Amino acid sequence: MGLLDRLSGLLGLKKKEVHVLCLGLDNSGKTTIINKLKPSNAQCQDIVPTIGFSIEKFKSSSLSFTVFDMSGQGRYRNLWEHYYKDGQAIIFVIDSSDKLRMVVAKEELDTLLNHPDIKHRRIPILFFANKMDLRDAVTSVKVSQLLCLENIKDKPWHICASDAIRGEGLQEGVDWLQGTSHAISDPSCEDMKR
Ligand SMILES: Nc1nc2c(ncn2[C@@H]2O[C@H](COP(=O)(O)OP(=O)(O)OP(=O)(O)O)[C@@H](O)[C@H]2O)c(=O)[nH]1
Ligand SMILES: [Mg+2]
Repeated sequence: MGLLDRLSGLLGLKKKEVHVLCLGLDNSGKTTIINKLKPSNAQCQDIVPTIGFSIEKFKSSSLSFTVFDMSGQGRYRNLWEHYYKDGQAIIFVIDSSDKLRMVVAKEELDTLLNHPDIKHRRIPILFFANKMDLRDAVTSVKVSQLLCLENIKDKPWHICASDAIRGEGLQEGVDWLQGTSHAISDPSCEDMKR
């Protein structure tokens, strides 16, 4: 850590950092969402399928988010679990128009929720019911039902309808994440870490 970093940290000027895992099936729009959350001059114009994972950063008004943008392709999904321990929040993205693979998304979510590094932690999960602009998209309420989100009782969660191409719905999600993440990045709040 540089001197300036340390100084701004001591003065309380540096934003607290939160480690976020961005998960979901391939083609759901994870990279497009994270890209849209970056300042416009840092956004990439050509989004390509993620290989393995990439580390990205974006800021909200009071927090700095470091995001592990994981590939959702089947052959890379076994990488996800290696990052669970260090994750402080999860963004789970669903392609709301991909009804055929909704059951696969649910299976991956259930596997995540039952993983020993996640199961007993009050880690916040933000769901984006993405691709709302597509004609075939189901509503976020329907996505929530198909994934049985009401069964998640021991973690704070929230679902937002989004259109990542136009950036709609993303700010609502980040505002929620910021609100819940303040508790996890605050060392005095032990409850959220368990
Ligand atoms: N219509 C529409 N297309 C979207 C939306 N979000 C993403 N896409 C498109 O969906 C495709 C996949 O987007 P990515 O962001 O690469 O998806 P990903 O989840 O990161 O995929 P992997 O890296 O393979 O796991 C791209 O062609 C995007 O332009 C959306 O809200 N609406
Ligand atoms: Mg990607």
